[in-house]
Amino acid sequence: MSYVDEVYDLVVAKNPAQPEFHQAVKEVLESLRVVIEADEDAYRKEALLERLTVPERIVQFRIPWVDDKGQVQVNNGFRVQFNSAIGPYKGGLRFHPSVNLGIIKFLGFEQIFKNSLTGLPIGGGKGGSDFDPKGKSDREVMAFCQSFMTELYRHIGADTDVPAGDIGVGGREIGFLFGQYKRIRNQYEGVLTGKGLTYGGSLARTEATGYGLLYLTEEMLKCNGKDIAGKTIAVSGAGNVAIYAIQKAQQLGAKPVTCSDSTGWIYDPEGIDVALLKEVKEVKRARLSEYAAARSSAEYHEKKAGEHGVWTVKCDIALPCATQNELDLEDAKALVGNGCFAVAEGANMPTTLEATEYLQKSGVLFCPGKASNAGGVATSALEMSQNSERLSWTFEEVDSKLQQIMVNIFHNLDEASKKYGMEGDYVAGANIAGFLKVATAMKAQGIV
Ligand code: NDP
Ligand code: 2IT
Repeated sequence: MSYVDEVYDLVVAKNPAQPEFHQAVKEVLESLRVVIEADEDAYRKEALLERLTVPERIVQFRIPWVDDKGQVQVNNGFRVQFNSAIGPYKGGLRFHPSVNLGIIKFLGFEQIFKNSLTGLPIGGGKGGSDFDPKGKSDREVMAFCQSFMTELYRHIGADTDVPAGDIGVGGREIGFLFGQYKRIRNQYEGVLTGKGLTYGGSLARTEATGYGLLYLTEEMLKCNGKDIAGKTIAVSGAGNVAIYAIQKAQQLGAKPVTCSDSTGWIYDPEGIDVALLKEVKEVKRARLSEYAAARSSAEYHEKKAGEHGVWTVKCDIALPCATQNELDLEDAKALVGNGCFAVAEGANMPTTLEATEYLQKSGVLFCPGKASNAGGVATSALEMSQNSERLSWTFEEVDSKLQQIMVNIFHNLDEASKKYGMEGDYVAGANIAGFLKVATAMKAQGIV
């Protein structure tokens, strides 16, 4: 049996009931097959793939907190410190009821390659909790964040592990987490990114993932003889990534016509009103039905099991920006049937393996999240740099660095796909380019 297949079987056997982790590993290992099989004995002898797929450290802990009724609640907390070959662990925290160890491991594994692709010195990690911030008061969110950090603080640090936001963790949560870290450690350091602008945050970090997604998409289209201006875009999600993807798409002359949340979706043929979307989701933290209530051109559709939501809308480009496995084979067929020619992932692993394969075989330009959503973590690394030099850069400075990073990422994966005989397969290109840097660093550092 080939080394790649052996390691995949081992991952499945040793990590039962973690289907998302298996899926992320399968996608990467399939891409690496051509690289590994060219030098299989050396990789096998060093157990490089086993070391790559086993986290360096997993911290799992209890988070007790008191709700507004005086009732004690208990949640599960996780931090997976996956790989520190090229820098301190770096990656977000997700607060969502669906969080379990397998979800955090898939996200941490993806983060290794994503962070490598940014070209910046950051290793891979991810954390989170099954806590649901929805419907909680600010005091409850603070109580939870303080309890979460009361355990996490001993495992992180500006040169060790630097968490940030992800689903359910935005500016409010980062503020509470930072305050508690500083209080316990008596140390003012860049231990988290996505911080507020008054206490060490970077301009453009809020916008970075969505903006970066569009910078990369624009470059991918340009290199394939297409222009983003005038194109109709279907976006899913209505959170941090989706909102700023929609905003930048409009700035580039495209027309995003959809967005979605966990309860339903919007079709707005006149184009999404970003100011209204921000008011509904960022300020009121309300459902998207409120967007439709305030805008006559918009249709609201309640989410229904078995229906395909935003992917049934006719579009040129699709940007899934909500969550994992939200775009399946049926959705991919609907997109292709409607003439969609490009898909770039804003979320982490939003497209199933079957859907990815179908899109690629149908000639759709497909960019995987570990490349196209890397602008968020890249700008987090720029926030770390600013914290280290105790300076703040202007919005334009950060934004232009972000743009350059996204263009470089696209060219790196494009070149890797060509070098290994898979031109146009950006999934393979991203996985190979991300892997080679990490593998070289791991080999140089010996058996650790
Ligand atoms: P947010 O919490 O800001 O927004 C998430 C959005 O997706 C919300 O609209 C939410 O709906 C919806 N959503 C979440 N889970 C589900 C679900 N299970 N089913 C249906 N809808 C769902 O998160 P982000 O925008 O930060 O993250 C979105 C994606 O982008 C995630 O995959 C994340 O890992 C990825 N990502 C984020 C980065 C960042 O910098 N924030 C960087 C790179 C990737 P509702 O409004 O109802 O909660
Ligand atoms: O998935 C991701 O890259 C993020 N949630 C951002 C991580 C970060 O450290 O900014």
